[in-house]
Amino acid sequence: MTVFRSLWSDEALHRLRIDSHVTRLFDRIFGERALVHPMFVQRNIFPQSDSFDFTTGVHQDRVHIGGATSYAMWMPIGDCPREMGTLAVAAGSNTSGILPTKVGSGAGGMDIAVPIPGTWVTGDFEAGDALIFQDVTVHKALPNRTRSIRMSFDARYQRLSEPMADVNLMPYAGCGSWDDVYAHWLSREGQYYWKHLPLTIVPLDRSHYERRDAMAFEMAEAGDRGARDAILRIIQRDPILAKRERAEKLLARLDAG
Ligand SMILES: O=C(O)CCC(=O)C(=O)O
Repeated sequence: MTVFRSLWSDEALHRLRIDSHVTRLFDRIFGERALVHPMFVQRNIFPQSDSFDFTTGVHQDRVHIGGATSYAMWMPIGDCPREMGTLAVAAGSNTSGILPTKVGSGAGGMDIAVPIPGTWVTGDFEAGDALIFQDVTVHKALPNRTRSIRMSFDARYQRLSEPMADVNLMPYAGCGSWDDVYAHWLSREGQYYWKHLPLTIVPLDRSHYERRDAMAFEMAEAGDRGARDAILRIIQRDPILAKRERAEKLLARLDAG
């Protein structure tokens, strides 16, 4: 986290996702002013090995991002050939809506529970290339088979006139407050850019997480280690203390075998 916090707070990275070349592209896609979510993800994917696999599993973003339809812009930081673990999308899957999920090792401790619609596509990326996709598009990363860390970021954009879920207003978990994020910036330009915009904020629809959690608790009580990622996610992110405590006890039991 010590290293990650400074990567996530990087001034140039924050400016890149709100750069006018990027926002004007989204304005054109939406036919109205685009809102850049304050929250974004910076990823450092270590080389895959037999004992360590951090490859992002198959998922849709909608259940995690909430609000109205949003679009992700995924961009590697530097060149990223396929073998370094590019992002792949299931082309056409955006027409199937939100697919049912089950507890698993995918994003947020969830896996998609039905056959994936669409055709997987990816490619080699060069610095500056970006992949833009809608929040119900099924996607995954390819494994990083190089000896370097794959660095990338994914930021989200939506129509300013539509509601945004509250979770997208906060800095990434563990990165402190926005004041902490901005503490070492050289310029104030781009800080708190959303504060003066007419936002409609709604709570995140947590029903997908609630279903996942009920399933994960049941599996963990029965000693099923397949629930471990979902249990970890509850410990790291759930707003309810009693749930986090229950998850911590179950994790200790699972790990003790
Ligand atoms: O970069 C990755 O490994 C995953 C990215 C992703 O899932 C996303 O942009 O929504």
